[in-house]
Amino acid sequence: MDLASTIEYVVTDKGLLAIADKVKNGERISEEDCLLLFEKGELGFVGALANHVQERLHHNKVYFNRNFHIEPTNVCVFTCNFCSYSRQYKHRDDGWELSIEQMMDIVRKYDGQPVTEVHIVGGVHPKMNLEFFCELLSRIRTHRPDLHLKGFTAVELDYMFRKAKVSTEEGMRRMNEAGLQSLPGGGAEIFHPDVREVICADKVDGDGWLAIHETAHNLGMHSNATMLYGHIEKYEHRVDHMSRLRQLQDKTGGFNCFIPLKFRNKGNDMSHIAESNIVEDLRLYAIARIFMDNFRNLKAYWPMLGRQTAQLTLSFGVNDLDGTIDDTTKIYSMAGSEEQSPSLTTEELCDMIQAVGKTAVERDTLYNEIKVYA
Ligand code: V47
Ligand code: SF4
Repeated sequence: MDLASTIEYVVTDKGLLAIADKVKNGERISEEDCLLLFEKGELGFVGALANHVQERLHHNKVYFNRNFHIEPTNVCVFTCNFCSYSRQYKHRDDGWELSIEQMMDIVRKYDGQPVTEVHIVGGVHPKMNLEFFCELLSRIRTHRPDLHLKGFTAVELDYMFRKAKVSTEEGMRRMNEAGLQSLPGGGAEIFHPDVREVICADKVDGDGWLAIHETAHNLGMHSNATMLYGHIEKYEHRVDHMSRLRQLQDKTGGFNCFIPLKFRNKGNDMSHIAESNIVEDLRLYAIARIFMDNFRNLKAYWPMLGRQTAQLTLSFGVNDLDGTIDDTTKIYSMAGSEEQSPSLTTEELCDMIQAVGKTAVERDTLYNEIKVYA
């Protein structure tokens, strides 16, 4: 039985069948369609459609990247309610603040190792400014010119540029000249003000986040986009968030991938909110794959999702697994992820991918293939 007949056999809702037709014909689905998928699309249905899209785009390839993280500080001027990681400046003795030399020690630890990317992200420290980070970037670039420098969420950049009293264009140009090549996708959370004002009222708003990424894209840089899901947001807010990203991607084409981030509830001011269940997680990944038609890549970040759920997402639209080797990032372990010390060898990661019948492919930041693991 082909995809169309299987779907007609199990699904009778006319709206859902019309969406299945669009997906089969490679047509874009609307915001209303996306909402209907959230409201009525059962896991098997959205999974079959998402897998169809994934195979059309990537055959059976699943990518991973060898990177390492630097977290300069967890001291932060902002007070996002979902954050388990940050410490206020007045409590900075409980947190960490790395000097440029300490961060260079981390970089030097990877000398001679086949990593292709460094991911720099942390809290928004009132004293770590534009000049400080430009110096860090140029030091890393001089030491290791082959590393792709990906760093700083739009939240960090927005604060840094405002503090330095420079425009977004000027600030981004300076970071780019110092060596910054891509932006990670953090800080996006949920753009809609009804949610943003409750969960992270004091940091850059949705328009500001999008404007920073648009500026980076206009300078020829690439970036990722995230969505923090599974807390107080409604399906409408997810659709609005993904639609705004899809519109910017239509305009610039600068996003490399979309990364849904599952809200974890330990040790933060939203601990009373239950975490989403695995069916909701998989449905979300599948619906994102179907709706975000101009994002080539859908990424799961396994240190936060857990290895088994991350492995399952590979059959629900995901074609990229992040958090590969020696990933010691603290943001999720502090928020309750079961992966307290997340680290996987390349062999373990390939096994995870191959166990679901897919081919593991090492990529660089821009998704150029480095090695196919047959
Ligand atoms: O913006 C914070 C999220 C993000 C919690 O671009 C939480 O390649 C769940 O964006 N539960 C930062 N999530 C991490 C991030 C990221 C990670 C991996 C790869 C990339 C990439 C980007 O972490 C924050 C926020 O959305 N976060 N607290 C929490 N309790
Ligand atoms: Fe600061 Fe980021 Fe935590 Fe918000 S999520 S409090 S911006 S470290």
